[in-house]
Amino acid sequence: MRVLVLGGDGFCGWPTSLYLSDRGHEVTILDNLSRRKIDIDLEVDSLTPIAAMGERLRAWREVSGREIGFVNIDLATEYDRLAAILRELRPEAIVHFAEQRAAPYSMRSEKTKRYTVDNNVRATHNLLAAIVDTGVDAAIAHLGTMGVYGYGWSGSAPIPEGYLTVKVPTPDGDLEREILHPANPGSVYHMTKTLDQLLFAFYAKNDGLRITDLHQGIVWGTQTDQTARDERLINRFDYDGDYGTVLNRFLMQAAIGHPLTVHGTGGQTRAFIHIKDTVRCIEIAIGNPPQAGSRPMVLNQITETHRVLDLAKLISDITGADIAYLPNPRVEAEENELIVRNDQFLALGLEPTTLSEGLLGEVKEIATKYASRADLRKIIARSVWKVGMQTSGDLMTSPKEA
Ligand code: NAD
Ligand code: USQ
Repeated sequence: MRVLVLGGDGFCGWPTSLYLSDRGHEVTILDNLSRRKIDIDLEVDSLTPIAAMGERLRAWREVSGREIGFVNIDLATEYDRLAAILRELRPEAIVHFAEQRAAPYSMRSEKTKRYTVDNNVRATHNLLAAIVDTGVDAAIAHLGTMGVYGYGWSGSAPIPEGYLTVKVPTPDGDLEREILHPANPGSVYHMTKTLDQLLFAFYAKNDGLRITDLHQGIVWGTQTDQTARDERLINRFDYDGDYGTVLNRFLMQAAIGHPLTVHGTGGQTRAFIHIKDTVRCIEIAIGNPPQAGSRPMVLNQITETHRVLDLAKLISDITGADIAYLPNPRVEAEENELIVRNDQFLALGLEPTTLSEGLLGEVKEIATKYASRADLRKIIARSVWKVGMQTSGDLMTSPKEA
């Protein structure tokens, strides 16, 4: 298939682009490299030394003999260029990763709140409008988030795949309806994904667009079989307080002898998926799109759920790392249950990579190998959900003696 990967320079998008190219698809990446620019603003860098886009693409050509195209374009502001690219390339599938994806960054200031909404909602809407405008018949797979459902809203009831059956009382008796699961976002970032859902519902109904919304959990791990083929193909690894996600942060912290930064009691339960499974799920999704005229298909792209404290204890048992209980910079429940249905991916052939298979390798091969690149002052999460909330001071200011 001719596939466009929007956001193909990012943590999920780069390994997906290589995987799809390796599987014989014709891949073109569209990305404005904004994620790299945010790192410069925040004065942080990926723990792994990621190569510039040109070098990444040259390296892939050398190791695979395959070409991946690249267009530097801002999808939120350059509508006409996007439409021209669709007319020229006529993609059969479009994978949409291109959004500002960090909840803490989205809560950092009024500027980052507005940027996150403007960037994410406009990028998604421009894409949908351009597909209609150009008449391109492409299967669209968008990366949404488990966070659209919120946490703890339905207690111990399993979270369904996107839609909830409800009874509407009427004078003539109850009407049964399937509605989008109520949105309950916990950050401005997560809120943008709930807005995306409404855009998808409208464009599927009005224009017959074929859309799959992948409600993905927290992605962990770094490398895939393709990114591991050459050092210049290495994937990014975020560990800082804004962009680092919990499990990868704990792995990196353990590797450098930093205490594991548990927020509050660590009672939050979240859903996880390994990056190797992310890339497989994307291929499954674009290969099994909904019919034109159907509502958006929603798949929960997760393989396991874990309580944050249990993850910290597991990593502490493997590595001997201490656990630090820090003030929580977020407004979130101290504890929540989370049971998630992921039947559709399992039925479509996903074979999950489990935590028990990948954890230790990740600590040794990535976190320890690149430990010297870590900036210890960037580890504590300091973006607060409301002015005045407490955050911890730095727990380590110089590297531990080996
Ligand atoms: P990332 O920030 O590493 O990658 C996003 C990419 O999109 C970056 O390369 C960025 O430059 C690009 N981008 C952003 N706005 C753009 C715009 N206006 N025009 C062009 N390019 C733009 O994020 P990621 O971790 O790879 O996440 C990818 C997607 O998956 C996001 O939509 C995110 O919400 C979703 N997701 C990620 C996770 C996770 O744990 N990383 C979990 C669930 C869902
Ligand atoms: N947490 C800690 N210690 C840390 C970092 C995080 O206890 O050092 C806690 C947080 O307070 C939170 C949980 O771990 O309760 C998850 O935080 P996270 O930063 O790993 O994940 P989140 O903010 O939810 O965002 C990430 C991605 C986002 C994606 C989302 C999927 O950045 O793009 O949408 O995971 S999900 O969480 O399933 O909604």
